[in-house]
Parts: sequence; C-alpha cells; structure tokens
Amino acid sequence: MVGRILMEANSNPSVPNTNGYDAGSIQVLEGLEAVRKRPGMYIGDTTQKGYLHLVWEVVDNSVDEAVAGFCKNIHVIVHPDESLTVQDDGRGIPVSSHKSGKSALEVVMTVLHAGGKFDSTTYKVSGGLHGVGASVVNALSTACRVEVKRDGKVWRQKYEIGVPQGPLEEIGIATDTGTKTTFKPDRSIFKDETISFQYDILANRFREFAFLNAGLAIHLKDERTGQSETFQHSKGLVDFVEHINEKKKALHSEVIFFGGSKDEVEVEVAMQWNDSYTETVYSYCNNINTHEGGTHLVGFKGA
Ligand code: 0RA
Repeated sequence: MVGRILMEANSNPSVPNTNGYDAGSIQVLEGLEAVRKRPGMYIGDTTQKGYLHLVWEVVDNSVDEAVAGFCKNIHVIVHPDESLTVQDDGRGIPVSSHKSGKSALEVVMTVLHAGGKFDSTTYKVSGGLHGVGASVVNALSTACRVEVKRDGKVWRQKYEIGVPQGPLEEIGIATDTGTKTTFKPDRSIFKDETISFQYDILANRFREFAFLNAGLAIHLKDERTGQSETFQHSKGLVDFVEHINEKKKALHSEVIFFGGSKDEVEVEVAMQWNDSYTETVYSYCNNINTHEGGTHLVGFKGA
C-alpha cells in the first residue's frame, strides 16, 4: 500500500501546523491518518511490543545498509526523555529531488512503504516482514529529526507526527557519510505509562544482530542510567555457536562452519556437538529468527 502522509490544510486538530510549509497544497497525508488511526495495522499493537517495534524499524534500515556492505557501525542512544537516536555510518539516505519535487529523504520519511528499499536491485536481502519503514515511526512520533551526511554536506529535516516542519535544509559540511534519526514516540498512541525502551530487550536484539552480521558493531548507550555496551562479533555465527555452547561440554573444540551462495541466495551454517541429549537449532532468514523453521532448515537437515 502506498499512501501519502499529509492532511487537508489543518482541518484535523491532531495534526500540528506545518508552519506554512506546503501550505498551498490541499494535498494531505491520508497515510499519516491511516497509521495514527490504526497503528496496530503497521506495528502490531500499541503495547510495549509495538513501542519497541519503532526501534526495530529504524535499526533494521541501518542493518540493511550494513548487509549491503556500506555500514560498519550503528549507534543507538536512549535519551532521558525516552526519545531515541539511531546513527549509522552508511551511505546516507539520498537527499536528491524526487520527481514530485520533494527530496528522496522526505519521500522516505512521509510516504508509506517508500522506506529504505528504493528499488529491488539496491538491496537483494531485506529482512523485516514488517518492513513498513521509517514513515510509520515518523507518523507515530511527536518529534522526529533526520540528519544525513552525504556528498560533503550535512542535511536535516524535522517532523511532528509525520508532518515536515520545514524543507530539507543544508546545515553544515561533512567529511564522512551516514544517517542519524532521532524520534520521540507519541504517548497519546502508547498510553500505558509503564511502556519504555527496556535496555535488556534492546541489548538482546542487538547482540543477535551482531552474531548474524559478522563485523558489524552496534553501540548501545542508555542515557537514563549510564549503561552502555558494544556488540560486535568478528567471527559471526561461529561466535554465536560458542556463546550458545558456553555452559555446555563441547565434543570438539572447533566450531564447524561453512557457507556458500547460489542464484543470489547466501547461506551460512555453524555447528558444534555437545554432550547433552537435546539438540538446539536456531534458523534465521534475513536476520529474522524463523521459529517455525522453513525450507532452509529442511534442506540443511536433509543434507
Ligand atoms: C538506498 C540508497 C542509498 C542509501 C540508502 C538507501 C540508505 C538508507 C538508510 C536508512 C538508514 N540508513 C540508511 N543508509 C542508507 C544510497 C545509494 C547511493 O549512495 O548510491
């Protein structure tokens, strides 16, 4: 589904003033309305789970950039006011003008399903069954700010509940590239006061990402508590299996590892026997744990 995120010139009191930006346009974002009206359709639910989904959406986009081979570091910072920043050192979301006259960045941030994936050749692999993209996170945030470093410049655009608060602006010079997104979830959507970015849940997912994507460094910092950690595993799946077998007695010291690719499908396997009677098998597809298995696991077991 593709829908624009705009609203009829402020007829809806839940949409903030766009400060004259796009004021001439009666065009508006049914998409934004759809997301805000039925958030569950886009992020599952509006409990703790849906709230964390916002983080996964934004981090997934940076992980995709890492899978594509352009990003080595992802910083995730939880701020004291429960806003959250995801910063990567990838190529930066393109800022060039789209045929609509809007920047590619604005399209990514305001049009449903235009996030990250651009075209089928850019990313061969993209996880996220729920890859609904940054525009959904934007629509469900009271404030969102994206900064892109590209072509020697720093670009920035700000939004409130998905609505741009001005044009994409050039705000400085850059010597490197990347994308930084800061968003503050709208607590009129996530009403339960006990909902928060739980450190351990974030840490566990980022650890898993680091095992699944050898070399990728994910730096987590919680400014609410001062806690911080970097997840990085140069040996990827081999490190993962060693971690899983840490408290067990391995029957051979070296983890068996092999992989290959065919028809643009890449496969990796790591395994190590231990002296227990139970088998532990984890299978993933595009960074997502396939709890119910699949043809990848059937093929492996058959072989
Ligand atoms: C498509 C094309 C290009 C960059 C990205 C997507 C991109 C998206 C995100 C989202 C978060 N971080 C990101 N980093 C990169 C650029 C293609 C090019 O430069 O040729």
